[in-house]
Amino acid sequence: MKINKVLDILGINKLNEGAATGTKWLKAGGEKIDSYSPVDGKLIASVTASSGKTYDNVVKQAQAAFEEWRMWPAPKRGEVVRQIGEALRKNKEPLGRLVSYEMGKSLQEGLGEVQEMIDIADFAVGLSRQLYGLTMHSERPMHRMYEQWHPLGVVGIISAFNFPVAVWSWNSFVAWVCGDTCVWKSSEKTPLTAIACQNIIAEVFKANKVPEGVCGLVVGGREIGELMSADPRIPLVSATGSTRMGKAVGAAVGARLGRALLELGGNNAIIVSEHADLDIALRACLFGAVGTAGQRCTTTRRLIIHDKVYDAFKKKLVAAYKQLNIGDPLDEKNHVGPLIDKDAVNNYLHAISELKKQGAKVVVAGGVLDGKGYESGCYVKPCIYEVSNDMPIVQHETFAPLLYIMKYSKLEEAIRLQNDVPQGLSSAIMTLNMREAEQYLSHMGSDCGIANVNIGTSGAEIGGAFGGEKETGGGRESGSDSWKAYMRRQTNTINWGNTLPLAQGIKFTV
Ligand code: UN1
Repeated sequence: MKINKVLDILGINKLNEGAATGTKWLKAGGEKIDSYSPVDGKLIASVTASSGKTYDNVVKQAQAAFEEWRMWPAPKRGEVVRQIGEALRKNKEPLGRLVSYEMGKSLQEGLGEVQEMIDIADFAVGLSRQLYGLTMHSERPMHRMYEQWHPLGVVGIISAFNFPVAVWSWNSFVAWVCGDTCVWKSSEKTPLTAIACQNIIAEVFKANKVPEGVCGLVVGGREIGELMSADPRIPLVSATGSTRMGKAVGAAVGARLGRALLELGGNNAIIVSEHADLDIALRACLFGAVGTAGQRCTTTRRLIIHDKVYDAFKKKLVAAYKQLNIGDPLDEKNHVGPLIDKDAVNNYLHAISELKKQGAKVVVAGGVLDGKGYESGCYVKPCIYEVSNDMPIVQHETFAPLLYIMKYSKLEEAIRLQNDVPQGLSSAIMTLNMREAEQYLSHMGSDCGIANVNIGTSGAEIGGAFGGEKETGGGRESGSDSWKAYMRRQTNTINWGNTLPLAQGIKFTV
């Protein structure tokens, strides 16, 4: 399918308004953003970003819609999300292609991202009939105590370029069945995929007469994110991106005592034990390190390898890196596509020069590719360095295919190295030894939000709660009971007797 056809199907014009309330596009009023593809450097289309004033109107509409939307029974809201899942199934191919072309991930991964949206839609539909609260036994006679979950209001969603559509769906589909309305600030680096999503859901919203404002979109940069974070009309801001961005969002939301759900940087490690199945380990490490050109928050950045298998494993890795095809991600024979833009390439080069300065030893050299097929200037070579964990550059997340390797001899030491970074998103151990695996998963083991055995650090399923500890921000989204973040809990006590006993045995008579 040619890109022009993709744009046509998804309703992308040459110049698009970057602000919507659901089914209606507004005059966005901000600056023009040109979206260039990192695949070939060509201009795909342009978008007018949202001005502060338009942002304000979108939030007002979301507030108004909330009054009505919360009156819809949750399973009815789920039915709308079910139809969105269907619409995504129909549009999987063009949307997956656009994700791949605008962001630069492989077509397989672009389609995989849309699949995550479909999966979370199915999950949210089921959830719409399972927003359960607990009941408790009251300490007073003839009293009933229980808790229920109410919608919060307007949820602000700030998403990143690397998962330009899936992360929005994890948040919004769950928030909708919970009865919230959403305002989405998509990444200014991938505005077209956001516009495409808005067009897809608009059809479903129209057909179901969903109140205008349930899904607002504002394309914009940092200023819009700042407005959203400081906006007391938005009880919850869910933000995905760098730790630096998350600290700013967290501080602004915290200053007004709002809620923030933060899903920030990772510095994910795989421990390769002497008891590992080295073939499985190799594939897991390879996909984790070079998949999405190292631009997942779950990307494998560090390998902590047992000294007994260190040399053999390093050899396998180097051989595998030699086999990697770097090039157009829409071409199936390629494993590694481009970085998102030239700034990302500069960050990659900066990290390489820091590695040299800080004494790291090169195992597989990096570099920027040029020539035919690499005209965008965004293609870089995945590289490997032997490092020590305490080097400042190793402690830092660089969004690029840089893999750091180090040695260990005792499991405790490997776990200590793994945990000894500021971030705490994803982690894994490769071992067939049951004691090692269990120790790793115990409270003495990984300190991350995600800890896997014989699976890499990336590619988490939507059914689990996704997120991490420490500088990763502590938020959880997607599956399990993450929905609770999008609702407010209310504890209710009902006295159905004919006296008024007080709790804690207190007597109060007049
Ligand atoms: C992200 O990079 O922000 O686990 C999300 C994974 C994907 C999600 C990554 N399912 O790699």
